Amino acid sequence: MRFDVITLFPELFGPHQAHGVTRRAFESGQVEVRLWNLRDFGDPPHARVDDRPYGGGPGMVLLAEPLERALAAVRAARAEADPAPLVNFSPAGEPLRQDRVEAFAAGAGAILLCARYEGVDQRFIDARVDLELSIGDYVLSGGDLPALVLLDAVARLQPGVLGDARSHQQDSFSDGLLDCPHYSRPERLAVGAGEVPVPDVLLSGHHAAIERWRRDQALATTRARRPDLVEAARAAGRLDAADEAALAPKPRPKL
Ligand code: 4FV
Repeated sequence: MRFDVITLFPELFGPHQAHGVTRRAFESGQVEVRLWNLRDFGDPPHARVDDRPYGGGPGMVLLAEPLERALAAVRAARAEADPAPLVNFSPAGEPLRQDRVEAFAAGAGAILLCARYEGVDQRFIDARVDLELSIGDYVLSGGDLPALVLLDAVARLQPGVLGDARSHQQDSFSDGLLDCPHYSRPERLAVGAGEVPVPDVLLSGHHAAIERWRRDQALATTRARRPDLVEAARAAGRLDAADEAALAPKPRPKL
């Protein structure tokens, strides 16, 4: 798959592709990232890409015409029969979720627009942008970090990138639930004056019991922190009788 990134800071993307477990996805070409500097399409004579907002007010707005030129160059380079979607990152976008990441991970890629300043001339968005995504209800200085977030989430799902494919099958949100807790050495951890052991079941070698415990923990954590996800999993039929038993409020012990 191929992602073309339209950005004013292409230098932000190199380090991400050279480090961490996702490096394999980029080095192997499974995820190809082409960087386009919007400045190269700026209005002459000073390669201007932004200007003051009509109607006054603070900040600057990314101009539509340089973006049109950049997009035309990207589309010409991709030369696709089935044009890839143009994605803009904005707080007004659809919240990015794992199901959307999995859809991108199974697709041909996209064109990622990394806005800066107050944002993009709305006429360009209305005419050209196929999808707006948000990575959270806060304001960033640009769309570059959201683009990196998407590239990272997609790259780690590529075959062979995570040592063990089960890793992402047992991920948070893999089943719409939050993840279970994880433990590793030492078996008994010194904490303050005491010691905290690893839960016995994890040392039992009893795989079915371990799997059930992890599922119950994921359900309990999700119910406590994201009850909306439990409702969504229930509505999608992803909870079975054992799950519902684990979610059922425990009868209070008679005093
Ligand atoms: C953002 C977000 C975000 C807004 C104006 C870029 C900035 C600036 N994008 N999720 N939250 N974008 O804050 O996706 O141009």
